[in-house]
Amino acid sequence: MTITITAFDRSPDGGRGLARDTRVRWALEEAGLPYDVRLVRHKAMKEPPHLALNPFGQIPTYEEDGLALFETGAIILHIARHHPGLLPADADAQARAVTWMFAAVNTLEPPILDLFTARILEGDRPWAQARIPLVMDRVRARFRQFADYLADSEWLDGDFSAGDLMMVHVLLRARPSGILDEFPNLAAYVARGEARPAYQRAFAAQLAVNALPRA
Ligand code: GTB
Repeated sequence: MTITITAFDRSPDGGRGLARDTRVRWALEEAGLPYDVRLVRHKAMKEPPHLALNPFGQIPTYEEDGLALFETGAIILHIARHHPGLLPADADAQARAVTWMFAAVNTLEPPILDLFTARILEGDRPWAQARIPLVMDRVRARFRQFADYLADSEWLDGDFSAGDLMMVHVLLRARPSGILDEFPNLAAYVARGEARPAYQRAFAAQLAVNALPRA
């Protein structure tokens, strides 16, 4: 089985591991699967060969023999269903882990993305300074709820799972705003994720791409 994923030829985050290929790399490392990476320029993401893999013209994509997938949630669920290490054996515990994957991308990630848009993409608009505190408060509200739930648990539901992987990577995106550090148990949870050897390998691999000198 040959697995190929796509990633930015140069990530806008400069190699901080915030682009979404990092979460797929992490899942592959947790599962012990070798993979190739095809680097894609932004212009090429919008052209037919890449649009055939992802109609929205985004990375990462996932190819495995005849199968092509996009959406990190679907990719990581596919990896987790077919390889040990990312989902518990018990059916109910599996369903809970999948619930957390959805919560990460559907409930936590949207306000974090709004904040990125408000601070970075639209930070120079005249209304930005009025909007940013409102969006930050929406992120804080979700983080407060999640922090209360997580309390001092090591992981969400017993052993580390794909639910934790997705949640940790989604939370990481909020770190540059400073909000993550307002919630010490969430910051510690993210740090536990980052300390995993599989995450370290994934992070190093994406950093190696982004540290390459450019023409
Ligand atoms: N829902 C999809 C998924 O989960 O796979 C979202 C995929 C997505 O947003 N991909 C982004 C992309 O291809 C890259 S990760 N963007 C190019 C485009 O849409 O034209 C998003 C990302 C971008 C920048 C940073 N950063 O600078 O910190 C972090 C994450």
